[in-house]
Amino acid sequence: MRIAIDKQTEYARELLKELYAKQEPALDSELVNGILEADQSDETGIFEQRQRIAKLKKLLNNRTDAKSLNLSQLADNLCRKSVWLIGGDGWAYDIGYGGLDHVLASGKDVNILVLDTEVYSKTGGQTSKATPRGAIAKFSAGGKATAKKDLALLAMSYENVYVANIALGAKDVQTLRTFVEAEAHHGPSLIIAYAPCISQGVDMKNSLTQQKLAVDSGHCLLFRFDPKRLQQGENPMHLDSKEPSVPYKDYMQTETRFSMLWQSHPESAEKLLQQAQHEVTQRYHFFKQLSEMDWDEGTGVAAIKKKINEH
Ligand SMILES: Cc1ncc(C[n+]2csc(CCOP(=O)(O)OP(=O)(O)O)c2C)c(N)n1
Repeated sequence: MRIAIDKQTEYARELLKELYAKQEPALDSELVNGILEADQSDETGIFEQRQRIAKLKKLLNNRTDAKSLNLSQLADNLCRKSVWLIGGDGWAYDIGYGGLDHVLASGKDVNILVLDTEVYSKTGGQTSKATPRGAIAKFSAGGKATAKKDLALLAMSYENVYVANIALGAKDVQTLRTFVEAEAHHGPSLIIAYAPCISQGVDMKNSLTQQKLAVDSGHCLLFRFDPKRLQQGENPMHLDSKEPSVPYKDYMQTETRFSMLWQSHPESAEKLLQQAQHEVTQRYHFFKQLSEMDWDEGTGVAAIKKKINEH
């Protein structure tokens, strides 16, 4: 879809330039240049572009030549269009990961929203690679013995991908900012949205407060990695989470997917808890360090990279 839209935009721009050069119909330079050079990185820019396109379509209205007719049909593609992929963690982390990675590597302007329920929900709650350590799910009856895959870190390794983790119930402003930044980014964007579901053994009427608890315990980490900051010589990582303030066990006890393990396998429950607590603490500090790294061109990471490239 992205490639098709880009091709249509390219063709519409060509037609516009050709018609302008021939002066058929009479197109004024302000309108044509306004369309071709429009800054469409925000809502205001897009609104203004829509108005210019409406004006263009009106001018093309009574034309019967092939190029004008073609442009009239394609003119809406002169306005920036966003493409969204939306799916679950089973798709993004697991069975669809090869395709997702391909889109991230393409560098194309595609936004990806992962609704991370930490299990394959639709098919009944099977373990996915997003399932956290210690959670009971189908195929993990004794509690998942391995840690959750870090999809965000994998995506961040491309450096031109906008990557964020959000939890609406914990910080709605951060959620809003993330969508605005992802839309504005002219490249792939990956938003991982923490999304409690019935398979987690939570009362869905408490979904929003449960998200907050997940963030306060460190289970879910909120951050935004924006390549735009990288281009400006700034640290791309912005950590939106505070240091975990709730013991991980307190969070685990509120969700049946974890708490059941204390009844069925109490010893492994304690062991998995210790490991999980260690992991969330370590992950928070790792991301905090990333967010505090020196990106100064002369002294920081950028300088080190430059030196490596020179050798
Ligand atoms: C390649 C492939 N394998 C299996 C399925 C069957 N299937 C349909 S929905 C689903 C569960 C998807 O889980 P997830 O991506 O986590 O989304 P959620 O149900 O949690 O929203 C599966 C396995 C499929 N659609 N495609």
